[in-house]
Amino acid sequence: MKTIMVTGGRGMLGHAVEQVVGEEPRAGSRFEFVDIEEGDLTDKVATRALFERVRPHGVIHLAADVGGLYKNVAQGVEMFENNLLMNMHVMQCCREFGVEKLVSCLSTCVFPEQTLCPHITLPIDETVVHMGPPHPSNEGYAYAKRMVDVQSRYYRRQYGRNFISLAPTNIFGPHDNYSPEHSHVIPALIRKCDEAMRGGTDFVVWGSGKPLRQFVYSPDLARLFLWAFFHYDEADPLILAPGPEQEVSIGQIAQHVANAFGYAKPIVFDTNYSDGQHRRTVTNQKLMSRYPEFRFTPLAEAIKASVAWFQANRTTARL
Ligand code: GFB
Repeated sequence: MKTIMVTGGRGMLGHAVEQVVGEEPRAGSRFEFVDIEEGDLTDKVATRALFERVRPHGVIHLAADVGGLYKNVAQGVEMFENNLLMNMHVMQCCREFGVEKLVSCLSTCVFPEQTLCPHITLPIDETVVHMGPPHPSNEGYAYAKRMVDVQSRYYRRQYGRNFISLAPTNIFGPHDNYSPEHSHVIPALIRKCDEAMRGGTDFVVWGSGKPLRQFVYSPDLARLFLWAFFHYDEADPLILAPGPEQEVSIGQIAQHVANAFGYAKPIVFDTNYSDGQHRRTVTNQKLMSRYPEFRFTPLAEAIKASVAWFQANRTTARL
């Protein structure tokens, strides 16, 4: 029986992996979901103690200090340092404890910002990770996450470890973080539209609503992570996102959320707030060439399910 440890086990993606693992039990593998209570990965001693206890054969490393645009702007130091520390400690312990496979995360926000890098054309693919500076709004997080690619490749080359890195686009789904200052856009809009419906107030979207994003529903991403754990063994990162044709504006996302709640008043856009990165269109050609049969949940359906989860779990959701 092989133990696969999932860090960040009580986060949004951790919950989604647990849900998906339950869908199709895998003979010979048992999953152990751990979170900060079992060991603070920014602390090397605590990280070693966790590996000592669990003795994993595989690790799916989801734990990270994450947040939306406004948290990244406010806490660049912590986003840089906490993620560097967690990723370094996990990789060091994976080598020390002989872990056979490690899956770590980048993000599509790590790629070069096209307006600063005229040589970069959209849609972006996995080959350009280090070919220019990321968008200033999340530079700290982006550089920390870029080191996941560097460190994974070094461990492969120098120690022969099967470490891989995956680059999800913006994630949303049940068990998200809904805090006003720190959350990503979709959970923020879900919380705000819920408050507007219950308080009879306006549904206010920050910024112009014009920026464009590709979004991935957390259960879909969990299936992709599990597929990659068992079937993707290449050195280079793999983008996990719906295709460029699925790119939507923040305004369109807000309308999906409003439709899911039945909010019928006008949506208000508060342009006193910054828009952040305008677009970061990525291609999923490499993923589709490796896993052509995979299908993403339609966005409107995924948002409706995420809204329904929040309405049913409002009192216990991470606010
Ligand atoms: O998910 P988000 O916060 O971050 O989305 P990024 C920011 C976009 O949504 C901006 C608009 O255009 C905001 O103006 N927006 C509208 C809102 N209303 C709100 C709101 O109430 N809250 C928030 N947060 N946004 C993230 C990175 O960038 O991308 C992360 O910061 C991560 O590190 C993620 O990499 C994938 O999409 O701009």
